[in-house]
Amino acid sequence: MFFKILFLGEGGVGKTSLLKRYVDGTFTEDMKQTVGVDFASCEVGCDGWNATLQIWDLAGQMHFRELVSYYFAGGRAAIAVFDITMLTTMDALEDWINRLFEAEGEIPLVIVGNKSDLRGVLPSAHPFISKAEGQRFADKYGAPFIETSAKDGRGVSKIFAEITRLLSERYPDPEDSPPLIG
Ligand code: G3D
Ligand code: MG
Repeated sequence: MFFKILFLGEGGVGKTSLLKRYVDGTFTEDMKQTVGVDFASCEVGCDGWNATLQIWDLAGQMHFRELVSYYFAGGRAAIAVFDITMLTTMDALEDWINRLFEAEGEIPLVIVGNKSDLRGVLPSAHPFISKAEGQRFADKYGAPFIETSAKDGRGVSKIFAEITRLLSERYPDPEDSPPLIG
């Protein structure tokens, strides 16, 4: 089975870094903002259920409606990322999710609070989105919440384990393989 998976979230939250960390296990400090759309494919499995994920990684800023619907089209699950050090990225994620659900229906979702390594590094006066707040946000969508750091790798494999689990629940039978688009 083959599934298109979408990264969602504001520019700078760490989408490209999470994908890079998962796919080749590295982290690059001076990441150029992604231009256009990048893809990565990987094989996943759980309990004898196997699939290929084609993971789509969105450019930094994608404002044009037509492009967003092209990006969303045929997406079977989404990884919705905010930055735990920037409250505005959580508010913006709500818009992203609403637009996705309007376009594709309520596809399985994993909510990710990235940059957890910055807890304890940034000054204590700096506002952070707590785990409880992240969990409350995810609960609105009945989605799992995972805190990650693309920098030290914490939680990253869990994102893809959860996506795999959600897809295997929704598409248990290989015969039910969804069409690529539509
Ligand atoms: P995006 O693809 O969502 O736009 P990027 O985000 O992956 O390009 O990351 C944006 C910036 O955040 C990058 O820094 C990157 O190094 C940093 N970053 C990503 N994930 C983490 C993380 O988990 N922890 C920390 N500390 N930083 C992270 P620059 O400086 O290149 O803008
Ligand atoms: Mg990027």
